Amino acid sequence: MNLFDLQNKVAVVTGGTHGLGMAMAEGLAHAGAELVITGTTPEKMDKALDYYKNKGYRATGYLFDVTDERIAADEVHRIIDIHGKIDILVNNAGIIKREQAISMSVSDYRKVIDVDLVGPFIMSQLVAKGMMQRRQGKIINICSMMSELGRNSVSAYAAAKGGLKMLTRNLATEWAPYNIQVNGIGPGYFATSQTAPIRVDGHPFNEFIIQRTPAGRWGNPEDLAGTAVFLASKASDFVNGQIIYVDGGILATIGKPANE
Ligand code: GCO
Repeated sequence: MNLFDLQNKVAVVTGGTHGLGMAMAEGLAHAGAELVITGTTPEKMDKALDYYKNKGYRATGYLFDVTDERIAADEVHRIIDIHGKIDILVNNAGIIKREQAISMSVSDYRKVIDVDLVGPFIMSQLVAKGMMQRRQGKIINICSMMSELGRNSVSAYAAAKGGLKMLTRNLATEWAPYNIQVNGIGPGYFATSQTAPIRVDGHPFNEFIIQRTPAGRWGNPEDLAGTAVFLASKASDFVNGQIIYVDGGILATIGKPANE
């Protein structure tokens, strides 16, 4: 029996049009899942669907804002009508605003919380209803180093990702009796468009991360695929409320002096 086989599974990946979401979606598809990708940008969606289809993966796209509970409800119902069910939900869609807390606008703060923390709640609640009826489901929330650590200039994002860690634990508590496993993945620092501004050669943060990460490098999006498949498959049927950090060792260490 292949514990990691996702044949006949339908996987929804929010924000699966690029970056980490696309890498995790590709891993799920490679294990046999049918992909349902959500996004908000038509051009990115078209490009992503072409990519998935060129790889031979079954992928369908739905353009909607996961923070709008009415639209999200309509779209999730449409997805279930068309695809029959949702077995796996990856709450990946997220934004970040890097600004000192003292000067960040409340509307900017609220927008980050809305997308990164309220959106996953909305989608989880909508998808869990069907999972409860079928007595099985997998929900994977994409957390962050900021679920555990603070960092200068990302207060809204850290508050959201810290909250997402605890939402993961709470939904795991409430939904485990229905054989729904709710877990999280906490990526370390990965080479994506989201980190591009702080990853440019010579940027102090770029050098800092390489020094602070025992593996000595930024993560590659494909480094996340295996953990996503694990948490989406039978192999994790007794794993509940865990955040698996894929971080090259950052959270394992206090770090070392630059010249060591
Ligand atoms: C930042 C980065 C981080 C990473 C990731 C770390 O500005 O610190 O963008 O937020 O993207 O979330 O786990």
